[in-house]
Amino acid sequence: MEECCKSTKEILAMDEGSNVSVRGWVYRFRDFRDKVFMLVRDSTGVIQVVFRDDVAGEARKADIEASVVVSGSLRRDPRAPGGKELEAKSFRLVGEAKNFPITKDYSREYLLDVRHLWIRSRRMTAVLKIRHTVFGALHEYFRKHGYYEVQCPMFVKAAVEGGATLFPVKYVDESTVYLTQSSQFYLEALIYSLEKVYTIAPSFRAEKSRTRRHLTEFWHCEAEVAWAGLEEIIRVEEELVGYVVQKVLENNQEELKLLGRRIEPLERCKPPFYRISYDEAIEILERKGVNIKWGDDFGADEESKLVEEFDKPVFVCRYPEKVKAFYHKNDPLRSEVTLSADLLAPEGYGEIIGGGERIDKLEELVDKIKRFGLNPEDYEWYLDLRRYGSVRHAGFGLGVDRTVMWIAGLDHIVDAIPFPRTIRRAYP
Ligand code: NSS
Repeated sequence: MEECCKSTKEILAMDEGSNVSVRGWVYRFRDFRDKVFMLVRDSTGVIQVVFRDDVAGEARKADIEASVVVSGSLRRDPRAPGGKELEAKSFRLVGEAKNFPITKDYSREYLLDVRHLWIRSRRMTAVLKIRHTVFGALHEYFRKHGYYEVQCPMFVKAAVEGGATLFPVKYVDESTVYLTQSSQFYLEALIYSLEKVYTIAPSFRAEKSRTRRHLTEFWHCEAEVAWAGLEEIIRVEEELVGYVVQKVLENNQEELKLLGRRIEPLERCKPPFYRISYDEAIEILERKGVNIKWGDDFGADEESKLVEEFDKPVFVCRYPEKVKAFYHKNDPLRSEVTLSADLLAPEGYGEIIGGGERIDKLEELVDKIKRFGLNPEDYEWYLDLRRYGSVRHAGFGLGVDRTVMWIAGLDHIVDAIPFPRTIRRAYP
């Protein structure tokens, strides 16, 4: 029977009177004395089914989230979702679902405990469809623009983004390795053969603080480009983000609506985005009464305040040396700042990309590693890249989960990924 099943979406597009079968899961159930109403959901949507007489007796055996197959004829019903309902002629219970543990509104923590079941919700389904579009669009953009996709190791020997968030792992030979914080250094090595490279992979950070925007395992979309500087890489970033937003607008109107996401702010996200300097950002924050001084890094609160001023994403450029990792090239015209830029998303979301130009001279890099209190020996192979045919280059890392959080209009990053890993959670 399943073989001839149509999806709920296909069925709703069919003519009245059609005889069809649908398979899916019981989403809602209402029992009247003479009939039963059921909403059956599948990956494409929901359809209302009405059961009368004997077949109603059968349907009464199905609980919420049971898997079912129903055959019947389609008829018009303006009150039903999609304007049509299926009048059931036969019913089969495929897999029962006694006492599905999510029946009413629960706390975020409880829904995370039963995440393996909560991902069935229409809300999570909508987010996952948007996420699917975002990943697809990232790949499309890079492949259309001549980038090679590469894969980098997850076990690494040294920190990219500072030691504080490293995850140690005991390796096979008992030595300590770490889970990667960023594929950047490997991408830098790969530009010497492929020039323009990207990867989409997990990055790991032992984030100690609980925030709405930090995962311990997040999806990182990183690119690196030979012969490019800060200005060129900023242009790539804004085109990429503009492309991704556009694709979601093209493909996910239904999901955005279900999530109650306002569309207008997304429609405005066309390049060029705004660009301000770190200095200007400090001035804006001071003007807004934020207690901050030149040289401080921005946290989520400062970024939210800052983006209030902008109706589309904004690049903050040239951060002070001290707040950016050692590999950032210092501005030759002003050595206390770096050729770096973060992209902040509007509507309070804040940083979704970090990137900039890299140090390409050996002595400069060795000096800076030492100045940062690090040991050049830990970065031996990375230094080699400056010994053999070094070129100017730049790159960036986009947090995919944060991007999904912003585009879908979510208030917490855990809802942007199916199985979130946070400071307190690695289950289910
Ligand atoms: O630390 S970053 O700002 N930059 C890098 O890791 C560079 N090595 C990337 C590069 O140039 N190739 O992280 C980049 C982005 C950041 O803007 C966030 O959007 C995201 O990665 N990110 C995170 N997302 C979720 N959870 C956590 N903990 C997290 N950390 C960074």
